Amino acid sequence: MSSIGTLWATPNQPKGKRIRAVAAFAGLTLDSPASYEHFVDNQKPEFLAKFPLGKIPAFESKDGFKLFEATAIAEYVAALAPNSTLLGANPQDKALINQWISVADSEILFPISIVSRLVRGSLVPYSKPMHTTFNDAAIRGLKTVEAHLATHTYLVTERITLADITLASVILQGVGNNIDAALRAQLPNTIRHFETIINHPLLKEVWGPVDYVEKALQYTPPAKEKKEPKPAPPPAPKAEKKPAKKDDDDDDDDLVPKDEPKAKNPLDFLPKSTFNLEDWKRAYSNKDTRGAGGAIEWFYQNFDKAGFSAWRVDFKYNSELTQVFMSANQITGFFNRLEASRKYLFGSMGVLGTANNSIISGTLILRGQEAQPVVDVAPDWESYEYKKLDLENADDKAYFEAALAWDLEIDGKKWADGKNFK
Ligand SMILES: N[C@@H](CCC(=O)N[C@@H](CS)C(=O)NCC(=O)O)C(=O)O
Repeated sequence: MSSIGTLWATPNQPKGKRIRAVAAFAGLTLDSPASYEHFVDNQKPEFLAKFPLGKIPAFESKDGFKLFEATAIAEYVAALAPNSTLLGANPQDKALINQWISVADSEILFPISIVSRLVRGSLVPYSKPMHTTFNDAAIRGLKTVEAHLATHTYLVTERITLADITLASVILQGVGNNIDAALRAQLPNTIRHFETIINHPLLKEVWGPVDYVEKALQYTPPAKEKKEPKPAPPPAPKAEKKPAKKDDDDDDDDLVPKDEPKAKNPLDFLPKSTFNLEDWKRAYSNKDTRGAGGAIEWFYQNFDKAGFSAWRVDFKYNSELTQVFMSANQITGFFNRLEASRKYLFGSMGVLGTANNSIISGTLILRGQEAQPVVDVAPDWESYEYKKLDLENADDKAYFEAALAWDLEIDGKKWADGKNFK
């Protein structure tokens, strides 16, 4: 089958996947541009001349017909399908398909995108009322779909339509972000529908592997935003009623140290170590990393592998990363959330690659032989994979040193930006 035209979209963009799924279902072929660098090529005059919004997905047919906006492109591709059932056979079905597409895009995708940007810190300032409002809006949209799918196999008609593919592309984005296990349990029909569409033999390859988050990420303010610890007031008798509070005060309470003396961290009960993490942090800051007399040499001379361990850390959702500076901010956020473990942890992590083709990887040196007790102070610790490094193994050693020296390269992706936790 010859191609119907070119689709500009990044490989992991859910809206791009939506259009590719429609084409695959309809038996149509789409080309990709010879090269496309997001946030670079879409800002070039030649791209803007064709697609003035400057966004992807964007489409150009073989004979020069140009189109942008995912919904319009998906509908156009569906309409080109010979004998397609994707768009409905009568005015009512066509309208219902549009209704559910609109629910998926405006009532689910839009609010979940806002929530996920708020909690990730890319939509600032964070606002709890906004978080709640948009979360509730998404749940309202999801529950509407859920109720409908309780009595329908597909959204409209007895066949897969564009509405089903659109909804699946939206749920795909949701289950990787904030449609977490608890919410999924309330949406059995939506998830059943999603899995039917995702696993359809014509579509499976287009979607790729699905990430299901266990727990929706919650916003954690960076350490510097937190309030200065107040001197502990004399403990008030429990029965004494606190003055009435504004609703959102509840959140602030979590940030203020509690009156009772802090329980000692179990890491403090580990056998004493000869490796002084503070000295290492100083050596790393003050010396060249590599070479004679450098920080790495200092490390090997002083490291105590019984008391500390070195780890490789990899972000699990690299396909979601876009611009390098945003990924670097994400590392900063993760490090801020690790604040409570500063005594037990050193980190050197970076963004490797280029915009829309990057990964986050790096190394941690931490107290003890398990990573979890040190990193689980960060609510998003499970967004990363931890593998203990054997510093006697040549590959692990090379990885470790390169992550410290910020010259790590993985699968041709070069170190672009780095952050340290010291
Ligand atoms: N309304 C557009 C939104 C597409 C969109 O937001 N695309 C993003 C990538 S996911 C983009 O191209 N952003 C480039 C920019 O903002 O400069 C659609 O539905 O197609």
